[in-house]
Amino acid sequence: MNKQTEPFLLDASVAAESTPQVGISRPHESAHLHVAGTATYTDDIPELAGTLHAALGMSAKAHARLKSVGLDRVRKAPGVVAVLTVDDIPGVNDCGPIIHDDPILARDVVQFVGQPIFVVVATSHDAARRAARLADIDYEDLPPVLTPEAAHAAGSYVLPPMHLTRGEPARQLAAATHRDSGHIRLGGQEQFYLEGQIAYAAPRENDGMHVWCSTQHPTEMQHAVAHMLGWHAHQVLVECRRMGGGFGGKESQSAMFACCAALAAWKLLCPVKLRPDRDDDMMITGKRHDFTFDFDVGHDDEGRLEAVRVEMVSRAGFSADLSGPVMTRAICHFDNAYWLPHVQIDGYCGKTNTQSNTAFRGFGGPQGAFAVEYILDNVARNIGKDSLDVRRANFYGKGERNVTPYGQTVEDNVIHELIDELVASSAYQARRAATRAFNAKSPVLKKGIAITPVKFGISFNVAHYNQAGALVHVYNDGSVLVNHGGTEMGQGLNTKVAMVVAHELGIRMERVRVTATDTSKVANTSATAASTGADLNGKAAQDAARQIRERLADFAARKAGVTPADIRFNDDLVIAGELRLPFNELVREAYIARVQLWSDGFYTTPKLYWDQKALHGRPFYYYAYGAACSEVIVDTLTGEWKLLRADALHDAGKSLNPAIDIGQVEGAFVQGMGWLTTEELWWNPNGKLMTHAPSTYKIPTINDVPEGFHVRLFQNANVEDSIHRSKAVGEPPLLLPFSVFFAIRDAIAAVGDYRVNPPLRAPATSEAILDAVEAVQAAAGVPA
Ligand code: MTE
Ligand code: LUZ
Ligand code: MOS
Repeated sequence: MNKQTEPFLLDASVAAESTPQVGISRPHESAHLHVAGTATYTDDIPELAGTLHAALGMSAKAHARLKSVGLDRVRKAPGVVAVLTVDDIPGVNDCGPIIHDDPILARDVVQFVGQPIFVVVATSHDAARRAARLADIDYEDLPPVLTPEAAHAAGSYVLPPMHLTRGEPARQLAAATHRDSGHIRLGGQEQFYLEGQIAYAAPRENDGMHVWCSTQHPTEMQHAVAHMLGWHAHQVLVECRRMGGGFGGKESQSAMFACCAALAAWKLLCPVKLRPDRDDDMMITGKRHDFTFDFDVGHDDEGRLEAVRVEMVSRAGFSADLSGPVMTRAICHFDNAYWLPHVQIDGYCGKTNTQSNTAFRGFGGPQGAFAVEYILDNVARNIGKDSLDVRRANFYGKGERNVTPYGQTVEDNVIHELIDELVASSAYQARRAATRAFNAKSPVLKKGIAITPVKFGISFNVAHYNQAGALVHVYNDGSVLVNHGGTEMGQGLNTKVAMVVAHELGIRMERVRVTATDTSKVANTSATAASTGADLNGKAAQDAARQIRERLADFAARKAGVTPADIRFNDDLVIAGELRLPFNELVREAYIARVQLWSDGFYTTPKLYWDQKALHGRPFYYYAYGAACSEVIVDTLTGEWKLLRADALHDAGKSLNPAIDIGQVEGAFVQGMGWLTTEELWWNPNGKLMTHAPSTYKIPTINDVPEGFHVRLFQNANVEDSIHRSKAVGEPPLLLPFSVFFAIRDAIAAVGDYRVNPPLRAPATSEAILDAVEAVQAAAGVPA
């Protein structure tokens, strides 16, 4: 019980200045639970009596007709209660997020190795998994398409090609001072969330379904389950307290799991949990799109790009999923931080008989920007210049040379000052000279260094997704409960939203609790994606909290005989002229006086318009910037390498929570480094993904983090009216480790005395590094 029960304490000694609740480093709202192992993930929810467990029976073929699916042995296996196929689905057999080409369970034809064909429901997780392997399936092979190159050659796409042209690229290429062209290979990436996909469905009275699901998009899960059952949305409730990571992999692809669990729960009228093991998860779910690029570039003596043409082909997999908006973002990030006067970009989403690729941190942005960085890296070596100088020569200007190929004017450009600050703090010039000196004396070990910039557009590139809602409840004891449409995946969204609410109400963060995302609370939510979680939900929660504060201010003003504008809320006190009242006291009095103490809030991002056909408009509210400097050492005999030091400077605007934002930058850096170096997806000639476990798929570990890892936030308030002038930080820093890749390439180039562009593919595995070293030796006439 709070002892301060006297109304309107007269204590003018309390400091009048305000105590901000945002812009300060605070631990993640669940950090104490994470470390104690008491944070509840979907699989930790105490199971309801009678819970059954599901497992998926998967295709062994990349492309085949299902002649017969023999399930007798599955049905007879110990513990099996039911086996369900597509024929059991009462509604629509589709869980595609945009285009409806995504079967929940295969009918007649299978389109990739791992595609779910049936659901086994058993009394235990183990029994279900064992039984799922016992099917006798007769396939009639169909010809598979296994690479994006093959899909492109066959003109086989999941969506119509996209084209963006500005100026006269063909003419300017022909007239260019220098030319270069080439082919770039860039691999995909498994999300490798620590908590795998999972859904737990329980039937509710009167044809209802409650689904707990590890998902970034509860509303879409609600709709997918409703369509699958032939129900209305209001019959389905989807709830997610937190995910153990999503990274884009649970934006759309949690749907198949939610649908299969709900199908079984509906059919058997009992709770059913579906939790694939890691191998099955990796075999079934889509990943970051791998891309190939063919480019043709013209540039002047300083390396300024005069014209560039690029053809991008992505591996969409067997269905569209989010491949369209991913390609759009790739096209809209081919410029990265550079002004491209004459440009032509053609994007093709190759249809392949592999997993349907999906969102992954950056959402095509990293792929598009990687291509232009590769091109500039080539150009610099072609003219014998420091690649940093070439990059600088091409940066967007301020007030001029500042319109993107898609027509948005870059109004918040800070890349010049950000790079200057990083060049100084990382001692780039001196260290670059030192790598050259080292390499001159070191025949086998070669050092390399690189600086790369980031400019990343913030907003969903589908305009209507840029909306959010929130509910704020102030209970009559002065404690506060917040619910919003975003989901928590470890990124600290709930912490930021709670801070925003605490700030708005002038109370301490300890008073505020955030609850599970729940489709029955805030309706029609967007995915927590495109890094917009805090921007959108923070604003919506602020809107709700502000309405409550205004009502409380009116009430306090009447009581104190002042105007509402004179009321201040600060540090758990309400201040009205000379009067000081604890927040909870004011709340109690307001409750007695019948003031509404809860509110909804809503937000839509202003200024956006986008013509998807013409690829023109203002798809982004603002840009986030960053840059990193990485130094590596490469063993040119074994292909082993080590990141010696990395310096990153990142623009999170006026950071809501610097500790969390620095964590996001560090995590994104290491994750992006894994993508570009050690993480290699490999399908065998029959189209089976062989890298479906950590034994063969190498994500980075703490050992890969350099000893000198200097991550700082660039001081820079958002020019747009974002939540407290902060900037989204989830995805943009994933592009920072481009500097690691180009440092490796710089080290390899030393083998040929910097005269040859190493044909280094990404990921730069040891194998890829050795291939590039050999190619450089051959081209430069250096003995191996
Ligand atoms: N950080 C953690 N710890 N776990 C995650 O799954 N996902 C990333 C990023 N940071 C992710 C993460 C991705 S892909 C996105 S889009 C953003 O967080 C989403 O959250 P936000 O919009 O609230 O930043
Ligand atoms: N666009 C985008 C999207 O820019 N980022 C996303 O995560 C996304 N997701 C779905 C559809 N469009
Ligand atoms: Mo993030 S790829 O937008 O979920």
